[in-house]
Amino acid sequence: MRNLALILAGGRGTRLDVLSEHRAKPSVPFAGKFRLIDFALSNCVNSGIYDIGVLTQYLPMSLNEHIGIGKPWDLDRRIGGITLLQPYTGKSKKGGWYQGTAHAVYQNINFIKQHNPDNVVILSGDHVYKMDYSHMIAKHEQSGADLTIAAQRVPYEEASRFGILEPDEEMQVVDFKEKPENPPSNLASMGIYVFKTEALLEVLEEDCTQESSDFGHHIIPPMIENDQVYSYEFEGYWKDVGTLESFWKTNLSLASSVPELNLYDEGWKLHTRSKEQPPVKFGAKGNAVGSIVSNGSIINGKVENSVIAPGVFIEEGAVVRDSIIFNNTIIKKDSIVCKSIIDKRVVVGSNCHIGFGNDLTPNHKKPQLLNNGLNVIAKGAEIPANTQVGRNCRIFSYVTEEDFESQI
Ligand code: ADQ
Ligand code: ADP
Repeated sequence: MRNLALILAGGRGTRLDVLSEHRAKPSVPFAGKFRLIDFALSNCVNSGIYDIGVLTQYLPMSLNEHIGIGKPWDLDRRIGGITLLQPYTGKSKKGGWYQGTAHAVYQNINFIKQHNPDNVVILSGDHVYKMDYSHMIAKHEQSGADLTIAAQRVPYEEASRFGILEPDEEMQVVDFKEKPENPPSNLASMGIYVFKTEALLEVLEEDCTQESSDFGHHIIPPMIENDQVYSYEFEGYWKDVGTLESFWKTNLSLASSVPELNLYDEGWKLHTRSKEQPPVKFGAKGNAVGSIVSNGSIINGKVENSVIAPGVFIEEGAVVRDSIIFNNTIIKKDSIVCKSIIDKRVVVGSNCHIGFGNDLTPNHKKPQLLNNGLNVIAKGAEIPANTQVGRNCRIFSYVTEEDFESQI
């Protein structure tokens, strides 16, 4: 049985705000030393899938650099391995830049034909989960389905941001609605599809009529009418970290004493590209509790309930609480950082207070502000000493002093 995985890694994750402003969402750092795409890539190799195409579109630079020739995932192979499928203006009459998810796959139809697999497994590059796709593929083969969709129950209040399925007793899907306003159930599509290759090629050629063609809107609904579509209910851990708040919560949940997602599972390793860095060092007054701290960091202050990426420097007297700090950021002496997400190479000057006060009132009226009680600081920003930043603030990099005042 030959399976080819295609990872959709191109859409713009606007809801991750400034974190995905300069990088594609799948390359947003996660859990200290990882990037979001490490989950899909590691799941593939852990499930025995070694033929992978990554479909990029939006700002693929850090993704290309991260994946390279795929060595950390054992994908630097002469046969099979990983291929980064760059966006291009194809020659076909339906050509153009990738837009919808199905159109992006359609653009790479020749890549699929060259591999000539039995099944094509379509995945998203920005989900946090551990899944053995081989179980899903086995079910797909058993049922003889043209398409099998992985599904999971989600809280009812979130159901309208997913595709919602209705299977019969045999798990054959009889109804599918993409992001319905009033969801008829809470069984959500995980956006993970196993297609019989012939069926995929046929629907792409027939139904992928426009650049915006998307699996949820344009491909799955007609397949339910005409083909065998089955649902595969997955009960393991799975999160689509689509918003800053879910990104923040999912990261911090890893620092709890018994997290739902175990990063230390020797039987299901999460691989990544990482730089050789010295071990973490705690100064005489430095400590960290309920936190993840990555290599190359020096902690001379206090860290609580936080996730610290590699190469972070927290100076004496500084406190980092309920926050996520990306690589090579410096929090200078006596500064306090609460409920914040701070991107790479930020310098927080001494004696600052980021996440000041208890006012968590959502700011729905001012579009320049966030409305979730968090602060987010973009890559490379420099926060002058003694600055107080309340809640719900978004701070961009490279601002003039005047701009800076208007952001906080
Ligand atoms: P969404 O995640 O909202 O819903 P979409 O925005 O189309 O769907 O993105 C799916 C994935 O494809 C994302 O990882 C995105 O980054 C990537 N992507 C989008 N456009 C792309 C392009 N042109 N080129 C390459 N990659 C691209 C989908 C399904 C729902 C399902 C949820 C589950 O449509 O039915 O419930 O996933 O999260
Ligand atoms: P991202 O998470 O956005 O990919 P990276 O830190 O991985 O950010 O870097 C993206 C690019 O910037 C890489 O090419 C990297 O070599 C380069 N880079 C690394 N360190 C610095 C620095 N101190 N200043 C500017 N660019 C840097």
